[in-house]
Amino acid sequence: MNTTKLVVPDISCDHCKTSIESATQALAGVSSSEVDIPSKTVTLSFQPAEVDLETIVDAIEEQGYEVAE
Ligand SMILES: [Cu+2]
Repeated sequence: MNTTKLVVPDISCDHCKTSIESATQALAGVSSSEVDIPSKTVTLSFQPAEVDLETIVDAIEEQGYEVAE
């Protein structure tokens, strides 16, 4: 299991939180995803054998958010 934290500067409200959490949790291999609005971060746990970080980043970007790093 890998755990990583992504910075998404455009996170501003509960709507952002819901869209990003739903889009990432819908991916096979992602076991948890939590957005923290004040720090504009997404903390993810995933199985690297099932999903890679690039796929996760793409899912966030498809929701209209840019991932900073
Ligand atoms: Cu928002």
